[in-house]
Amino acid sequence: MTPTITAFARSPDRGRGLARDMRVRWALEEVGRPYDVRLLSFSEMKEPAHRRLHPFGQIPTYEAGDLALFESGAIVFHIAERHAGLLPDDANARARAITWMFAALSTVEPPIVDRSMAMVLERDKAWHAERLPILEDRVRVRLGELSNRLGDAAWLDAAFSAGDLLMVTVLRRLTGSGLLEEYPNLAAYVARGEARPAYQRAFADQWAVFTGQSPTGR
Ligand code: GTB
Repeated sequence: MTPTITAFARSPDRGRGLARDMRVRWALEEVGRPYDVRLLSFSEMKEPAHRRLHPFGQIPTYEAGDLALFESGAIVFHIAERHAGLLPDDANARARAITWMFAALSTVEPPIVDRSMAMVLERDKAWHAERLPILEDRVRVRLGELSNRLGDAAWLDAAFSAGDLLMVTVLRRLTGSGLLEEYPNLAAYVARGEARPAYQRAFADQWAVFTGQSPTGR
């Protein structure tokens, strides 16, 4: 059964692949599963039909048969559990990969999102210039710790996993901030993720939405 995911009809990221449908697209590409995309306007996301799928009126969602999911992490986990390629077979390695999924979303992503939200919603506030360095230093704390753990390894725990997929998408939210470049091994890690053929296909498909071209390969 071909799943259907939802994404922004007009992403505010202007095709940079920073919205959270990108991680679901990438996961589906990594495991070689085709999918359909339903594009939504901001107002459609808040309508009852979409809120039945997503209580918070957001994207992405995932529907396959009588299963409907929301939360990008849960969706990526669902895909990774059901198809080979995103979680190791060894039980301990699998548990560590899942740990990195949680670390990406609950430890590394929050300070990065706080900074992004401040850039989008608080730029005109009198206190913005004072608050921004505080938020950026919180991001630096996590980046420094992650950089130390990664060292010169290619991926967080031996082979590429859903933990890396989520971590790379989380770190990409810093695009244009200059913060990632302060940690060359993290910048190289993100570049390694972006170089994966599955990532490239996912990126091209969301880019096609932005440019109005039809998606590649489907
Ligand atoms: N925890 C949820 C998940 O992981 O799925 C969060 C989902 C979420 O934040 N969705 C956002 C959304 O639907 C899109 S991804 N927002 C509309 C709304 O809440 O009304 C967040 C996002 C938006 C824009 C950019 N950007 O422009 O760079 C990046 C990320």
